[in-house]
Amino acid sequence: MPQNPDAMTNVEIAEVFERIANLMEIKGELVFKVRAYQRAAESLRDLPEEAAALDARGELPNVPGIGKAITEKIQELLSTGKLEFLNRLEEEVPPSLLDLLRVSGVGPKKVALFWKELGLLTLADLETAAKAGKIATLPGMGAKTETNILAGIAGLAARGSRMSLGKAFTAGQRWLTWLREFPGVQRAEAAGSLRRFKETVGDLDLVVACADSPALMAAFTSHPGVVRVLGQGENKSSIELHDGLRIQLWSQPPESFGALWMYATGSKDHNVRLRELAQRRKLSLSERGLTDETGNLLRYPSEEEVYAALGLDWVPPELREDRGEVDAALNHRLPRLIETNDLRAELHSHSTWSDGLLSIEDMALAAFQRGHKVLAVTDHSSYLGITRGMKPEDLPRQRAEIEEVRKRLGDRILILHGAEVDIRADGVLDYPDEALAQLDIVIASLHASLRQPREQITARLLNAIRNPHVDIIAHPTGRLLLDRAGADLDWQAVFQAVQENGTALEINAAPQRLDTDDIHARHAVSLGIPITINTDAHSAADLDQAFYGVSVARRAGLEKDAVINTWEPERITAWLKSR
Ligand code: DGT
Ligand code: CA
Ligand code: ZN
Repeated sequence: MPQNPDAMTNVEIAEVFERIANLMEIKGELVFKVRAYQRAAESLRDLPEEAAALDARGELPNVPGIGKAITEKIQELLSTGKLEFLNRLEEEVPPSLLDLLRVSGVGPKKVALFWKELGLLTLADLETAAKAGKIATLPGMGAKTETNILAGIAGLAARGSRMSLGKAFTAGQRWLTWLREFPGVQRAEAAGSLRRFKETVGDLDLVVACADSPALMAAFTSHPGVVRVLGQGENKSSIELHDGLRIQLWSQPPESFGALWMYATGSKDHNVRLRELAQRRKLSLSERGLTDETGNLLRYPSEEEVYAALGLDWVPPELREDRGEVDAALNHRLPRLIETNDLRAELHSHSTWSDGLLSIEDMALAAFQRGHKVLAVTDHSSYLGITRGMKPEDLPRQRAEIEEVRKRLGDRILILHGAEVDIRADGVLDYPDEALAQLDIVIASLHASLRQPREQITARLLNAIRNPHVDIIAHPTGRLLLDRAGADLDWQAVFQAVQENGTALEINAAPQRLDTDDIHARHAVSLGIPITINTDAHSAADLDQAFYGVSVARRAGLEKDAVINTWEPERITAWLKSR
C-alpha cells in the first residue's frame, strides 16, 4: 500500500514521461534519450503494482525500462507531485506546441519546423499559417501538406464526439475478423462500451488472446487505415482511422484472457466495485489477473473464473454499470436476461403500402425466415411530411391483400393488420376511431413538432395513450441519437397513463433510436408496463437489427416474459383482444 494516499498513480507518472518525450523530440534531442522516457512510460502503464509501493521496497530501479535516473524522477514526482526537469524543459519548449501533435499527420519533427522556422505556437497559429500558404514554403512540404493539416484540424473537432452503436458494431465486426485471421491470435472479442451495448460508443475496445503480442501490435499500428498511433505498447495499442474512429487493442496470453476481457469491458464503475471486492480478499485486480499479498499472480482463462474467484456469478456485460448487479451477483440473484432468439414476433413493420421496400408477402416471408411466428404490418398514416402514408380509405384494400397473403402463406406466420398512426401536433390521431377499430393492432407515434414544451408534448402523447384503440406507443421521445434530441416528456405522467390503459411501450431497435432507453424501460417494467421490442423494419435487412433493441432490454435487466414479442401468437392475440 502506498504511504501517501495522494501520491501520483502509475498512469499519471506515465503521462508526465510521455510529455517529456514529446517536448524533447520537438526540441531535437537525441533519439535514445527520447526513447528512454517512452519506454519508462510504457512499463509504468503495464506495472501490476503502484510505483509508490515498489519504491517503498526499493525495487523501482530493477523494473525493466526504469533505471537509476528515471527512479530518481519518479521519487521526486511521488514526494512533491512535480518535476524540476520538466519545468526547465517547458521553459525551453512552449508546452502549447503539444496541442499541434493532436493534428493527424503532424509529428514532433514537423512541429519543430513550424516552431523554429515560422514561430508558430498554437493550433490557431497553425491553421492561420496553413490557410495563408506558409506551410508549403517549408522544406519537404507542399500544398498537399497544407490540405492535410487543415483536414486534420477539422477532424480534431469531430474526434471528441461519440459514434452510434450501429457504426461501432459494424466496425468492430470488421476488425475482429482481421484480428482472428492474424497468426498467433487464439481469440479476439469486443470489450468496452461496445460489448456493453451502450447506446453510443466513444472508442472501440478489442481484446485478444495472443502468443506473439509484439508482432500483432506492430501490424495493428501500421495497418493501412491508420492515420495516427495514439499509443503503442507491448500489450496495448491505440490507433485512429481516417474517419476519426479510435480503436484500443488489448492483448494478453490465453491464460490471462478472462481477466483481460473483464477489465477491458468495464464499465469503469463496475471495475471499481470488483476491485473493492478483491481488496477485501487481500487481492489486487488487473487485466492480467489477481495478485495476492506475496506478489503471486493468479491467471484466469475465462471471465467466469475471475468472477468466481471474487465470489460472484458471471455478470452479463450489459449489466456492468454499477447499478446493483454486483450485489445481485454476490447473492445469486441476477436476472435471466432476454435473448434475441427469444423473439417470436415483429410488431412494427412497413411495406410498399407506405415507405417500406417490400410487399406484404415478402416482408412476411422475411420475418418467417428469421423465426418469427407473428408479423404486424403497420404502415404509416399520411401525416404531414410522409407523402407515401396511407389514407384511412386505403385500409380496406390493404386488408384484402393481407387476407390473400394469409391464404398463400397458410399457418407459417400470423400476419396482423395494423397501422403506425401519427400523433399530430395538436394531439389528434391521424385516423378517426372508426378506422382504428378495423385494425388488429395500432401503434401511435410522434414524428414532428418534437420541440414543443414539456406540458404540451406530454399532453399530446397522453391523448394517444388514452385512446382505447392504441396498443403500442412507438419510440416515445422520437430522438435520433447524436442528431436530434427527443421530446422533453413528463415520464411520470406517461408511465401513469400507460399503466392505467394497459398500453405497451416500444423499445425501437433501430440503433439511431434505441427509444425507450434502458433506464425508462427498467422503470416501466417495475410498474408492470408491457414492453415490445420492434425493428420498425422497412426492409428484410432491418429485421436483423432486433438484437440492438434486445441489448437495451438486457441493459434494463428485462427477462423474457416482460417482452410481448417473446409470447406465443395466441397470447399476443389474446392480449390485443383484451384491450
Ligand atoms: P466509451 O469508450 O467512452 O464509450 O466507454 P468505455 O466504457 O469503453 O470506456 P473506455 O474506452 O474509457 O475504457 C475501456 C475500459 O477500460 C472500460 O470499460 C474499463 C477500463 N477502464 C478504463 N479506465 C479505467 C480506470 O480508470 N479504471 C478501471 N478500473 N478501469 C478502467
Ligand atoms: Ca471504449
Ligand atoms: Zn415505423
